Amino acid sequence: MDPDGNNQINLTSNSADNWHPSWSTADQRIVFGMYPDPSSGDYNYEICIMDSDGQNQRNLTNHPSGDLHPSRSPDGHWIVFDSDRDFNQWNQEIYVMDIEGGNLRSLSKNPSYDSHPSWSPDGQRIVFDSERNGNREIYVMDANGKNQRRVTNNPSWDGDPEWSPSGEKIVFMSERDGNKEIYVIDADGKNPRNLTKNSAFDGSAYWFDPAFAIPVTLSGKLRWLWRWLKQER
Ligand SMILES: [Ca+2]
Ligand SMILES: [Ca+2]
Ligand SMILES: [Ca+2]
Ligand SMILES: [Ca+2]
Repeated sequence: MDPDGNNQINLTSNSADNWHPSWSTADQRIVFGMYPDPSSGDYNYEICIMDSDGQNQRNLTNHPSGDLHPSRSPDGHWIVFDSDRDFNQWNQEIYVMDIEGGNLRSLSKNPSYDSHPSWSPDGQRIVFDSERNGNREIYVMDANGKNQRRVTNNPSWDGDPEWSPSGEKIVFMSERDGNKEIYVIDADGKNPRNLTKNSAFDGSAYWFDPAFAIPVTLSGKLRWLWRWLKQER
């Protein structure tokens, strides 16, 4: 859709759920997740690519495990995602592959749950969440998987991170105040702040515009349309 919300077009007319699109100005193609209806009992999620008009849809992972949460590198050449390639849903791992689905390699290499990767705007780092220290926390690693370090340190659930456009801050979801809230924290772990502060579910935030720096909390279809806007910037 246009930034004002007009001209919305459905690009994926199929029976599966299609989530987490990631757009790059490098080639105008859109990477997205193809998730079967959970009630079907089919957990073979796949990561696909299509032209920005919805044409030429292609399955990039084509693997019987669950492949989720794609995020493109800023240069458009790489896709980071998570997968349970060993078919253990509690040992999700962060993987990177090239834009044609080749050169797959594991980045996280940790026996715990590692998920929700997002490539930093400068291409140098990847933020993700992990349960390697007993509860869900936010972590950052170099884009080659080295220097994995913890950003949050709180006994509650902290997950679903995304970068600010400057790469200086991370927006994430936390239950540390008793229910899901949207937090912002400096990339070095300083200054966590609760932005939402209400008793409802607040989550899945994406940074929209550096001039406003306002995370938005939308669900379903609108959520990923905002992500398009973020990636198109
Ligand atoms: Ca799969
Ligand atoms: Ca893991
Ligand atoms: Ca935590
Ligand atoms: Ca809340």
